[in-house]
Amino acid sequence: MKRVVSGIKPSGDLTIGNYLGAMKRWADNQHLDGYENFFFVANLHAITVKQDAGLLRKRTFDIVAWLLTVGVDPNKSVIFIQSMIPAHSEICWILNNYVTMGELAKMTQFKDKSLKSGKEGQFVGLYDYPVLMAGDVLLYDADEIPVGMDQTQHIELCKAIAQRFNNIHGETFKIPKATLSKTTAKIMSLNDATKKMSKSESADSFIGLDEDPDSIIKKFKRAVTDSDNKISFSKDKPEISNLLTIYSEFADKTFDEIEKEYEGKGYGVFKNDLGEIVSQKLKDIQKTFSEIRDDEERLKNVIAEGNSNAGIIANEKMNVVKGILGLA
Ligand code: AQP
Repeated sequence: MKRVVSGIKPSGDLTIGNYLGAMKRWADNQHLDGYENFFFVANLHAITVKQDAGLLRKRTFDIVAWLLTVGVDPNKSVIFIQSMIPAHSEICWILNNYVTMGELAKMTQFKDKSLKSGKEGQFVGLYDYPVLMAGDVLLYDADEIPVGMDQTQHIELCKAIAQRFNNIHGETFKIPKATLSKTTAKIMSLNDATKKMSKSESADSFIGLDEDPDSIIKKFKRAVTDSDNKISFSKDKPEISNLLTIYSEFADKTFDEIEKEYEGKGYGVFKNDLGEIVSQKLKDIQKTFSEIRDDEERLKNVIAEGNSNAGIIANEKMNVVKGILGLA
């Protein structure tokens, strides 16, 4: 049996980047034979940036509801909340002693985020985030981590930390591998195709899963494109290629089919249709979401059961690690 582990941060309202790059794939792949799935709300990761407590709690429940909405099935997948399993924080402290400051300083996400207030002005949590993430994975002996491209560097570091620990103390942690979707590993920002779409960036750069049709249509109309007006997927045309990826996913059509359909039509028509397609699909999903979100008792039960199942595995691994280190 192979084990799949992945998480999502409640650091903002979810975007179609989170959906296409992660949640939709989690739901699709949970039916594969021979796999056990663990999906969690990474709320300890969210606090590396200041959060409002009420909003953080709300978004934690929102994510669980979104997971159920997109088809993650609690009978097939364990859904849990990171902060409710103390082993995550504990393992992070231990693994901090198997990683260097030099390795952490190389992490692109830290470099990007620290640009805003300068490295010296950053809190240690942001710097240490990849170690917590390594713990999230290693606690569960995960085989595969389905993530977007932005997270692959962190998984490489996780492998290095696990290897180092194993070399010193003997085989303790399984070495995981990141699995990437061929097409949706990186959905880019609508106003800058060199940056990934992120829930904590400016509102016009992303489409939220809970966004209303008017706003979605407007945002796609305003999305940055080149001046060539030809709808084709190519490395030299990152903006329209990004929109084509989104179109293809939401309409379930290949690039070839879409390119043929829009031959000679130009960006205006294409962007308008894209807005209509995405908003229609999201409208349907949003209806299901609001029904699921309203039933907070059910969400609490899903979380309690998930925490209990995940906690058993995490605590077992924690006991092994503490035993090895003379901590228990
Ligand atoms: N734009 C994206 N394209 C493809 N996949 C993406 N993911 C996030 N953005 C994209 C994937 O979604 C999963 C959960 O991500 P996360 O919320 O835990 O963290 P993140 O990658 O830092 O996402 P954001 O939206 O950019 O959050 P903020 O703005 O708070 O930093 C991961 O598998 C991620 O790869």
